[in-house]
Amino acid sequence: MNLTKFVDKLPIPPVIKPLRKDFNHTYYEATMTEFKQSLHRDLPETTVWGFEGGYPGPTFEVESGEKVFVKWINNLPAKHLLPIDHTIHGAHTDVPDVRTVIHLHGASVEWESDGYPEAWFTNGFQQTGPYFSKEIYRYDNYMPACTLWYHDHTLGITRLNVYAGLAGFYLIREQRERELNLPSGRFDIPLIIQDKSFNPDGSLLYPRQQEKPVPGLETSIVPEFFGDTILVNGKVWPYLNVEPRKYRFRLLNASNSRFYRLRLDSGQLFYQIATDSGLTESPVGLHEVILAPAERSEVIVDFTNLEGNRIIMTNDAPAPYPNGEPVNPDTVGQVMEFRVVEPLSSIDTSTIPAFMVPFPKRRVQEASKVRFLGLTRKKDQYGREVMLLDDKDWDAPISENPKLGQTEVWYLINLTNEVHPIHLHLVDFQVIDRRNFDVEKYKQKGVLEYTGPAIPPIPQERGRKDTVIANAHQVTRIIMKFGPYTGVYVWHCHILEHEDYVMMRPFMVIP
Ligand SMILES: [Cu+2]
Repeated sequence: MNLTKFVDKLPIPPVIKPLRKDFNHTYYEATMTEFKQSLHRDLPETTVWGFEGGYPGPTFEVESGEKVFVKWINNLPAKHLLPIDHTIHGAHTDVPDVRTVIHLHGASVEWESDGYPEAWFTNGFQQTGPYFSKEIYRYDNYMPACTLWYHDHTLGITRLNVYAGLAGFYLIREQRERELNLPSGRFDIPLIIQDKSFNPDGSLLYPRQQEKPVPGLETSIVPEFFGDTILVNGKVWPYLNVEPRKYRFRLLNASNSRFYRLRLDSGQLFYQIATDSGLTESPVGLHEVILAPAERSEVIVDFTNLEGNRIIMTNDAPAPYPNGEPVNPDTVGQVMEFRVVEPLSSIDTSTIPAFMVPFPKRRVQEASKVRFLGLTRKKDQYGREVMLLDDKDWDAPISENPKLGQTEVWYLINLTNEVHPIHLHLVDFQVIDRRNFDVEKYKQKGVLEYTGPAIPPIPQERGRKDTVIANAHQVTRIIMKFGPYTGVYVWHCHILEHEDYVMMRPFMVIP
């Protein structure tokens, strides 16, 4: 498929309007349907899934502390758009093919509203999963200003539901953030980056089989998925006309498996102002921004004095990251284009503040519990490689059960050859360090012996996070405080092909 780059304007998802809003609460409904949408000028319309008739879904804009209720409504057809592997946990033939449950990624919410993978529901709530407990989700939005995103989280088919289009932005704003005088309004733009492949008729291409087909299976999950085009806000290789001024971009990697290493081909810096879970203390100038699936980075880009320039945001992250195939610079090596062609509509008085917000640094000494958790693998009955958390299947008894208010340090001990972006629900965490270790010794004797010094997190990661890159053959340490809710949540790899099979585990916060 040879699609011309930068011929479609970047769409900005509309802001969803609440059905009711009063002093105490705000109520939304968001309906999932199947529809056709143009994803590129030269491509026939593509059948996708989305919310409120759009892919990506509309953007929620809420205030920190606002009590928000959302009824996620499934109005999808009974037949799935994409090939389901019925050998995968939770996706056997004893459940309906089209199931959904929506998780608000990065939000701290009561567990009944967290989108537990087995709390799924079908069209009209006719059938529901074993953990389903309510139709209307409650979001207390205790978090400070941050860029969150909502997406499907159904056990065994998350990769397919998200690839079909079930994702969108959820932005939390607050007064303290406004006082910083960051670029705002139409100069504050969310960018959801995804990779997809297409059939000549415009339909979404998602493989039915692994590269070497698995004997005995008509349809098999693939170890990872890499598309051959890059979409931003639902358009393949779009362009954005900008004014010669500062912009705030909320970068989100919502791809199934692909990592991005983003740069501006003008050599300009990104000034990062926020990590996954909110603003950092100080901005940091970055030549490149690395985003694993589900990670966010908010950056300010200054187009001042660049009238007439065309600036391409490029990507040079190999797939799989970091040791896979180099990217093709003519295709997935490009993301989108900024054209500095709009006249300055008003003087740019926004700033890149030297100091933004303080936040508590978690210290290792505060932790009352340390957990050693292996990222492991095995072979299944078909000879397929399966990625696991601590060698345990989804159904094994809950082993991570932090107490409410307890601070813990988790050692993510990656025994596999692959990088896994690990995400915890409910909490934000801080990255302590990474360290090489003797993998064979750990496998054989369970002894953790370091073979190198502790490596501090890179500048881009020095903030509040909810997803962390756990490098192959390294120990990645994170620290977090569990609360303010109790209940059952999940932690998992955010490579969706890994999460579905079966790199996901429940954890329970106990009173
Ligand atoms: Cu993984």
